[in-house]
Amino acid sequence: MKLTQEIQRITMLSLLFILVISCSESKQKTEQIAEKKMEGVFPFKMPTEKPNIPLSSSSDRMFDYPTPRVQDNELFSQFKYTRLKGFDYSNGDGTVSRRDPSRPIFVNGKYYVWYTKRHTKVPPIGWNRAAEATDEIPSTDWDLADVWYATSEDGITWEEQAVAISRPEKPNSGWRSVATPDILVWKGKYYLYYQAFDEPSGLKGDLCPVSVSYADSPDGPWTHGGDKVIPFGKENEWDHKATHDPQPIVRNGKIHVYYKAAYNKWPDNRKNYAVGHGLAIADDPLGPYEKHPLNPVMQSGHETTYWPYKGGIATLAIKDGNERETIQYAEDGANFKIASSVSLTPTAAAPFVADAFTDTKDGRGFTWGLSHFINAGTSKKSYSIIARFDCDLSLDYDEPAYKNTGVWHKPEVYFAQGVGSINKHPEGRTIKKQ
Ligand code: AAL
Repeated sequence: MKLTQEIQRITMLSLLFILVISCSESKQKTEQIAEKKMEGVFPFKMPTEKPNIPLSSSSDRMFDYPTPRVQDNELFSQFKYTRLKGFDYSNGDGTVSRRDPSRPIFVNGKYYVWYTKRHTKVPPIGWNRAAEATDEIPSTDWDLADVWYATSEDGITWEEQAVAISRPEKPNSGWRSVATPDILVWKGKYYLYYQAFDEPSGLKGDLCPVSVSYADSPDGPWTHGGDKVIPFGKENEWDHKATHDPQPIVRNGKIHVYYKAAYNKWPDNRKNYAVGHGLAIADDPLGPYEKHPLNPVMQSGHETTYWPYKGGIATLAIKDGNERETIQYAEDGANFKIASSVSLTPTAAAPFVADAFTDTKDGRGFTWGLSHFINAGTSKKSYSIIARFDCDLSLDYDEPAYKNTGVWHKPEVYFAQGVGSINKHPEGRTIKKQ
């Protein structure tokens, strides 16, 4: 009896042993097959999909972009610039400045644009001397400004029309300056959003809320529609001191306004300056606006340049942030991912986006827009000019010249960025504090 039991036990154990061995063998085989699959070298012909081979981080990442080859990427473009005709700048003496254009719109055979216009007796003295600013001496280039508008048939030659929004009487919001406008077309009416300053910019930072005015025609007259339409954040929140560059888009039947705020101690300590962009949404152009719970939805880019693209929203981020000089895309308009990096980018870019207000589900992009150059003058006679840029960020055009990746500047352009007064010798460099 005992012997039979012992034989049974040994048989069971042997069976178990065989089972374990065969299992581990088959696991090894599967691993070997998988390893075999992961062998291979990156091919000569550009793959359209991520190849199933071991990939470096860079090779892996290239398949996260709209296309692995940048020249095929609809969200990549070069930018070409044209000087505008028709604007007078008082021989560049710094007393006339035009900057921060709105996105142009096309109405009754004409393009319309709104912009910050400063026409002061003297050029600006600078944000760091804001305490010395008077009713006639501007601190910054956008201090003591009004919102003007111009029209054009071709987007190159412009005819300045008149003031659209002038500074209201003190103490109304914007009495010191109204600047940086952008336009919304909604249910047959026109809405201008703009920054309204109650003190010279630079005094307590670039402190200003957003106001709105509306009209039945792009030629006005404009009716004041409200102040502080994009609410400041609460004390110590990132946007508790400024709401800049409001840019409205119609999306999902609502008005989506992207805006910017400079944060992180600025202006108390300007070198810690950072920017964030928020999204505020409303059913009515005059508000109330509700902020997106994930604000800031963007942490790079000195101004707001957003447009409907396919089913989502694309943006151009320039100058500020780790992701400066990139174009990004968010299917939901809030969670942006880098789609390309770009060079010689337009500053304060305001593209002509024909479907910005049509509530499109298939945004087509754009081929041109307006931007500004803030250093048209000298440091003592500082002023800005508006310019035109052209590009191919449109799904409806295919201009190979805009997909070149090389931008060749003459050596003078680089030498103009010389070390100058920073340091002339390596030993003159500032040593990092440990
Ligand atoms: C611009 C914009 C806003 C700022 C200032 C004037 O580039 O970001 O408009 O307030 O600079």
